[in-house]
Amino acid sequence: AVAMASEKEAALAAVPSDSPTIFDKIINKEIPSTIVYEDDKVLAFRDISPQAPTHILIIPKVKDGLTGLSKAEERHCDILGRLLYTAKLVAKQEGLEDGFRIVINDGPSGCQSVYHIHVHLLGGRQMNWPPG
Ligand code: IU
Repeated sequence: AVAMASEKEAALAAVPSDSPTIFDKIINKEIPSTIVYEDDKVLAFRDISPQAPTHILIIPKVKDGLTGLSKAEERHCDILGRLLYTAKLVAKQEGLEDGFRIVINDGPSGCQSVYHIHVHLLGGRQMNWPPG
């Protein structure tokens, strides 16, 4: 992989597609990650480039065409709900009693760099609004 100066550059360089991504390798344990939650449907692991003391990605094990939220169809409603519910469970597990931030980046303008839908869970510091 080419070293990227920023997540924005990575996002603008990413080609949206339904092909397997690095997240499949994380799911299959072909590359290491720090997994904080796993069940038969979802995986949660620490972001390799954390933007907050807690920065976790929650992903479906089976992408089923859900490269990003903009590709959602009605059949994805269960997994979309499962991703958010898992974010809540992990937030509690991480001790984020005072609050947290959920982010789903979509497409180049949304700064998405990996085309396997993922929910960012950020916490452990005061978040700001508006986001960057
Ligand atoms: P984005 O919403 O597509 O921009 O988020 C992708 C995230 O995946 C980003 O925060 C990266 O730091 C993170 N990530 C990772 O945790 N491990 C990896 O091997 C790769 C990206 I590539």
